[in-house]
Amino acid sequence: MPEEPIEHIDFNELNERAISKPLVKHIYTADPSAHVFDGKIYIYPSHDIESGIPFDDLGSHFAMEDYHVISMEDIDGEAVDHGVALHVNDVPWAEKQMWAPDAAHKNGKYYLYFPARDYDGRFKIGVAVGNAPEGPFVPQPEAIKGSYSIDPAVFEDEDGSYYMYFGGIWGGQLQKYRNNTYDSSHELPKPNEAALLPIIAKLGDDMLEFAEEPKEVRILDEEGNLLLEGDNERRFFEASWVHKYRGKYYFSYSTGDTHYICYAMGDSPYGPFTYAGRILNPVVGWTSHHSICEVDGKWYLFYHDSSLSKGVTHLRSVKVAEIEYHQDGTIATLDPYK
Ligand code: FUB
Repeated sequence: MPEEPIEHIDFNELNERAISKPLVKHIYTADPSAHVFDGKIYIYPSHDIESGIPFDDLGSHFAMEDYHVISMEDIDGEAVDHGVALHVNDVPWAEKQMWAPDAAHKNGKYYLYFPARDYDGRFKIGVAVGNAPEGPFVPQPEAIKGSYSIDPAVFEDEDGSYYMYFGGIWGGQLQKYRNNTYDSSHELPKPNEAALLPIIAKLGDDMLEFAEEPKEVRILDEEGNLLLEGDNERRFFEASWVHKYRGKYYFSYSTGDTHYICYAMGDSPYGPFTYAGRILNPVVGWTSHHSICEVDGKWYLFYHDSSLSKGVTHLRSVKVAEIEYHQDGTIATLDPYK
């Protein structure tokens, strides 16, 4: 992910216009996955650090090493940092780059899902288990069998099934896979070909493994055709998230190089999903990554930007803003700066 030049941005003025403020300022946080567990809001973000690693299109400068869990009693409450919940040094299979995580709760246990690069340089997805939502979490010795790429997001359906969505292109390595198999010669499709798709797998009862072969999640245009690779204002790049509202499944994601958070709607956790619009316009900083969570009957977008670091792409801060649904179930687009 390249660094974009910050041209003459007046950050004081920008922060005046921002629709929300960083939830915490003592550390940099990003990629927030928010859940209500036991009546309290828990946010599972990436913990951004300055590593001194030069910028490149593979995101090597995103060299995160650990996770902190943030909690809030209510949406306007103080955001409390519970400290280190998991460190890369404690994960036997992982070498570096602890990217966007998510968490799930089942039968009194809490599961932290996280991507990291293994010692062969390949992203895989791991799981660590805790007895409390804030951790600490004890990692499984191996990554989840059959997992690859980045940005796990776990959705709990109303019937008690859990599904993991994952995948991200460029630094996230999804373009190196076809039919769940890695081949270093694979590249992105051509602009007039169907775009690469995010991946779904149902989780097993123990929450530690996939219960099935991962499958593609189809994202269609209004005519029922797969979005094309060249349609980079709408096609999937990274940052999957799924939520359910009034019986419909909403698959939301980042378009990466065009910096939108978009969404598509469907009738099954497996899709297909039909493109429905933008949830968030571009933020300051290259990446955009979010989650959507219902708190006390209102719906919120947790997202990040780089305004606190004055535009440093890999030093981001988590924020939250309320979202609104229209009568037909579509979501009003948020502008992060008024
Ligand atoms: O935080 C590292 C990576 O940047 C995430 O995995 C992507 O979604 C992007 O936000």
